[in-house]
Amino acid sequence: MKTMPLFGALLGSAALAATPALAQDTGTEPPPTEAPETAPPENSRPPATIDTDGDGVMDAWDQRGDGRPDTWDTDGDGAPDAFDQDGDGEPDPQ
Ligand SMILES: [Ca+2]
Ligand SMILES: [Ca+2]
Ligand SMILES: [Ca+2]
Repeated sequence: MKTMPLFGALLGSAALAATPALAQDTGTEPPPTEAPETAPPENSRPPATIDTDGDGVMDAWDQRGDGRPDTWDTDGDGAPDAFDQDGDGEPDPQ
């Protein structure tokens, strides 16, 4: 139920965005108001699955599948930036 209104809103905004572009076919093209989704799926990591600091935000991955986190997002941007490559369960010093 919740996805349908959102989908409709997306379609509506897309139509609104497309209309001025068609009308100003010969004029100056307005800059896009919304950045498209630029992250290619093959380069994006799945969302973190482990909350290591208990703040309710997932911030680590268990890539080895041993039940312990081995990859961390320490700055909260969603991209991994710390790794445990020596297997001691702690992020390795850079
Ligand atoms: Ca957390
Ligand atoms: Ca990060
Ligand atoms: Ca380590």
